[in-house]
Amino acid sequence: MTATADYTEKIPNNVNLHEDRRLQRALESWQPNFLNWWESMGPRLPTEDVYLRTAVNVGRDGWAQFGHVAMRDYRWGIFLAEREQDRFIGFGQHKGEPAWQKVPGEYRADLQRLIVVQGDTEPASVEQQRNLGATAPSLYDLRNLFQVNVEEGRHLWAMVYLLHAYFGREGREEAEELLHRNSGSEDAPRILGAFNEETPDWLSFFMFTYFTDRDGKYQLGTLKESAFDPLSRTCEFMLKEEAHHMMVGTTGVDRVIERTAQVMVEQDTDDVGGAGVVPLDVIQRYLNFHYSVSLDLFGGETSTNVANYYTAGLKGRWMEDRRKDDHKLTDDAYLVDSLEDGQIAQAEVPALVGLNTDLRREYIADCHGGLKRWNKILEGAGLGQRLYLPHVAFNRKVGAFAAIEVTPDGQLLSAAEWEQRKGDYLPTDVDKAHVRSLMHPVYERGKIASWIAPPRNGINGKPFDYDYVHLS
Ligand code: BYC
Repeated sequence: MTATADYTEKIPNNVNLHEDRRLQRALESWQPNFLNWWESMGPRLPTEDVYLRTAVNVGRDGWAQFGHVAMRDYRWGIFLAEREQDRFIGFGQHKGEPAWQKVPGEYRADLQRLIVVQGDTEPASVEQQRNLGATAPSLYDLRNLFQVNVEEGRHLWAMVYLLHAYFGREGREEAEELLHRNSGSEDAPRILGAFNEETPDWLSFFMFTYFTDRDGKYQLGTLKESAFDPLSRTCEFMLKEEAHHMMVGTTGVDRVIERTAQVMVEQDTDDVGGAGVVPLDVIQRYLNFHYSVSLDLFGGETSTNVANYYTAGLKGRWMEDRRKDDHKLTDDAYLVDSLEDGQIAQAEVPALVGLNTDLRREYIADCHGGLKRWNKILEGAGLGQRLYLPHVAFNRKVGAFAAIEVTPDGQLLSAAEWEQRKGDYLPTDVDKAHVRSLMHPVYERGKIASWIAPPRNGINGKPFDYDYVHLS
């Protein structure tokens, strides 16, 4: 493996692709299909070039270069983090054995499934975000949107490389399917629920990049622990790129709240919808929606799938090596959220089947960090209002709470009460129409839409008024 990619190659890579002609040919024949998909399902706004980061290296000092590139010429490369010599499996029944460089036959189906589910989310998000360029609040934001999009495209490449390189004909067929399913499609939808929802406006985009990309961080973090070394190294490198996506979400929501708070203070009222910003209660309802659909992405509270993945060594826990236990968990128990006689409760289950809950709790703790910073903005503006995370059972479609409805603070509701009150908790058509009414593009350098504050910093040391995007 070489650390630096050769950009004269058709498919830039650090996996010595030229040494495996068959694999190279297979990927080169997938490439035009990917480009067709990008042209037809990727960003819709025509651009001349965009100031983008391109991964060039996986080494410790500097892994990316920045420059204006035409998006159709973006080099979607294949990058695996550097191989750790003598890596050993850190958990499950194979703990202590050498990590696998090939797929063991008995785990082939499960590994393929995990890679396909992960791979499916990447193009899905590009599809969900394809119309947002038409209403970007600034060139800075437009550039960030496209950066996220091209990197999600690269993450698709990352999973397709694994499918092609390690899963034979079935893997190649799955790679084709990844381009055929589409977000929101009736006939061939994306696999996981959140990836069939719309991202019709920029508040949704920021909430998505905060809450849903953060699920990505945690799922990639568990796959990084995998005994299957190529998957582990792929995910490790993807996590580097993921950090920027979450920065876009975190600071995006910051800036919406900052601007709303400013107008609330200026006008001394909560009722700021008419003043061209997003009222705080609408922000809360958007947050409730994106948080709850993202909680669903962790699967059921108990799951035999996750127990099998862990025992086999396919998918570990978040920060596996920092856990102080035997990393096998066969004798351990775990308290999970559950529904007992129609009431929200806790149940003790074998730890292995509770691992989706374990990961979801890590994620929830992380999300509290977002709430803390957003409430600080409100506090700093001298406002008494606060945002909150809804209850773990709120608006769930997957897992123990799929059959019930609760308020954001966890009070059970009958189906009729839910119907009556859900507009208090989730974005209504009126909320969505209001948010959409604010979405006018601002493409002038250094200018910004009225509903959002400018960022504190630009990209790669450039100022906010830099020419991040040249439209065509
Ligand atoms: N929607 O046994 P269970 C990202 C299915 S995001 C629809 O509890 P398990 C990104 C489930 O497949 C990270 N179906 O589930 C972010 C199962 O089906 P079968 C994506 C769902 O297997 C932003 C059944 O329900 N990566 O990277 O323990 C932009 C029973 O479920 C859903 C991964 O998710 C759902 N939400 O856990 C771009 C990692 N949830 O077997 C990118 C790979 C569950 O009965 N995937 N089901 O047919 C996994 O680790 C696991 O498959 C899951 C589910 C955590 C998703």
